Amino acid sequence: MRIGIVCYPTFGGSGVVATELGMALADKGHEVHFITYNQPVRLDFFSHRLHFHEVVLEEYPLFQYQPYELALSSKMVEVAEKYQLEVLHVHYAIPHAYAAYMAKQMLKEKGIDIKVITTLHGTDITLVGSHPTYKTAVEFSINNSDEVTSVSNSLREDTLRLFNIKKEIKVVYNFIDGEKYEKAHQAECKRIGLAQPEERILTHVSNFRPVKRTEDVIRIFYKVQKEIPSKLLMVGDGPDRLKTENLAKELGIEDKVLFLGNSNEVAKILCYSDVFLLPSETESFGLAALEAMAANTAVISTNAGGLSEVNVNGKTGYLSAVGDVESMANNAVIILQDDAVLDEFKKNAKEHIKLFSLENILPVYEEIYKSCSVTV
Ligand code: GMT
Repeated sequence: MRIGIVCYPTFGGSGVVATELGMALADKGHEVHFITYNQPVRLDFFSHRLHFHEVVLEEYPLFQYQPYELALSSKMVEVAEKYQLEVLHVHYAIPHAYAAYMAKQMLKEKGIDIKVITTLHGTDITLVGSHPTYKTAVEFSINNSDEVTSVSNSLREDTLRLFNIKKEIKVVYNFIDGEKYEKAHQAECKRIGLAQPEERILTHVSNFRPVKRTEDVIRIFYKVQKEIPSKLLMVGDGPDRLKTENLAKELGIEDKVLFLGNSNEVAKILCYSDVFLLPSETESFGLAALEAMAANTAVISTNAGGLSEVNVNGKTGYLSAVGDVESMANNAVIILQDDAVLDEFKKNAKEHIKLFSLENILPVYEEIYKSCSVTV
């Protein structure tokens, strides 16, 4: 099939899922066209079946805000017409679903029928989308998509609670390419450069937004390192990074915490890890936790949103209430203090990700494309 994918090209989970999906679809023989304002960060190869079309914004002094949706929907029309796209799969409702609706209407005028699939990812519903500023347009564009998917049952329920939705929302879990993590594990896992042999390694990966509660990560680690010799790797960047670094200094543990910034080498970094910390306020799915599990890492998380659909309490890790630093630290210590226990959690985590394998999820999206496409 000929598929357009619209996403944020950044390190955020929705962009990562969209990019991995596009690359896997191209691998399977589909023609995939990414339409966004930058080359997606995880897009690491090009082929004759994989294309990137940049949405260029013209600066004009009259505009206080550049009208991105207009440029995006015009680009969607141009690409859909030129490459005879059958479906447009938009990731993250704002503003992609709205721009896709506009593109669909413009294409209709040209006698072209394209199907729009909207995948809801989380904050487009729970934090930003339901805000009165955007709610009307988000609700409209969900209801006017041809197909709507959400990345967890929890997000589906949140969407139905927060909006007046008339469309069926299909739950399609995020997926992982387990092989990639296996390769990183076998080939490049040299943890000696980061920690002493007797030290455990804890990791956190996020965009350091307030919703990730990165200061809780530091507080949890502060308690853990009192009991267990360990290091903490902080991967990513964002608005709360500075205050998180400051807290590590204040607590006198800055020599045990490494801030690594944004990285394209998450699989390699995760292969050093024993425990992944994700104390988020809200999390529709927790792709970062799934990636950690694929790299043989136990997960200490909150029980917010869809996290319990990914992390199984007492098996792949533990879940605690948001803000309960004490409980998360105790649980991390339980896992880390005994080699046999740690190995069991790691093994369970690796086993559990099979539920979210690329081989299982990719055909589900293909089926959705086929069932709504006019040409098949
Ligand atoms: O978590 C973020 O801030 C990034 C955000 C995004 O839209 O890229 O992630 C959301 O989508 C991911 C992929 O589906 C999910 O794994 C994350 O849980 C979700 N984030 C939140 O719900 C806060």
